[in-house]
Amino acid sequence: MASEHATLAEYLKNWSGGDETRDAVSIALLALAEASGRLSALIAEGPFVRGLGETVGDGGGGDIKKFLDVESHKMFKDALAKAPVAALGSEEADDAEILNEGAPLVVAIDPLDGSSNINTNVSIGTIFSVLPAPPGMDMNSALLQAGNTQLASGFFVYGPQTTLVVTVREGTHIFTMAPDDRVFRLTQRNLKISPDKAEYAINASNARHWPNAVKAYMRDLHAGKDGPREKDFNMRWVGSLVAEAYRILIRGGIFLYPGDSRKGYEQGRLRLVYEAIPIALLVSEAGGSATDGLRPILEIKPDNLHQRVPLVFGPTAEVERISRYNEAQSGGEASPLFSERGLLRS
Ligand code: FBP
Repeated sequence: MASEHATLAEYLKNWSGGDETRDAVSIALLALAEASGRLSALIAEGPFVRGLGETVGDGGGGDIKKFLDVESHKMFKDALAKAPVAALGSEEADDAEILNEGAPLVVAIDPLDGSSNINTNVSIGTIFSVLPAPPGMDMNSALLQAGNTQLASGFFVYGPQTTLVVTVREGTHIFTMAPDDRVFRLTQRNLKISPDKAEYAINASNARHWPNAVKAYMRDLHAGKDGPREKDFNMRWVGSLVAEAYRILIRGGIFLYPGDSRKGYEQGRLRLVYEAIPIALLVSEAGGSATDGLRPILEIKPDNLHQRVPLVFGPTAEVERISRYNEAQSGGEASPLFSERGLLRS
């Protein structure tokens, strides 16, 4: 019975305990949840809404802007304007947008992640990061704080179920929107990323463009039982970051979107401020790690709202293993050393 599960509002009320900052975060999260409910209903209309996945412009940097990208941005912006949020930094707007001057929070958001999947009936989502807006700090600087200052982060998935994966820095939890009353209810507490799942997610069509360290790491995974890892690995690539992150939080595995030699992809494809940073907090609260291949994502101080970053996340031991491949990268061809049985076995 859905009603046996605590609602998001109940969970947040209990967590906040009347603390002023926590109350502000709770109001912002409930505003995001409200907008996500409306967006989920719009997505479910699918083919009955003309042009949901229609291209309406060029988002810059090779990204295509779809009708749903624009609509979702409006929905979240309108909802957050009624919350104690001073400014919004969105994938769908060039600059930070001022909402309520003097309010204690700022929010960074990818309103519609996985836009290439809109027309394919595959899970898409919304990713967000909630940061403090210290008095006197300008809004751009507030949005460009390092990820370890986040007060909360999360993502919604519009898939077979509409779900919210969220952290207020007390574990990573899943709330599922109950179909009868469309209220988010706590369905899984304290996710812990499994260390053992032999599964990876990477867009393998870019293999020829990868740096040598990534080529070497992947070659060792592909060698399976006969290679240095001595086990076979399975592969999944949905093409929606929210779907890969959800799967990894639920059953483990490793995610990589490295930088590569294609023009514009030197720092990978994903955005630091509103994709990598919120995912990194969720993953670390679930006992895993997220890096750019070497540096912890949560320690990187962003330079601009839309900058890209290579992203690796999953169980800590596997993420660290990838860092060792990167550290050992010699700059020549993928080193045969990497394939020596046991060399990099932890
Ligand atoms: P959007 O925010 O424009 O949808 O781009 C992000 C994304 O769709 C991620 O969700 C996904 O991991 C990645 O791009 C897929 O990239 P590619 O198409 O290069 O595999």
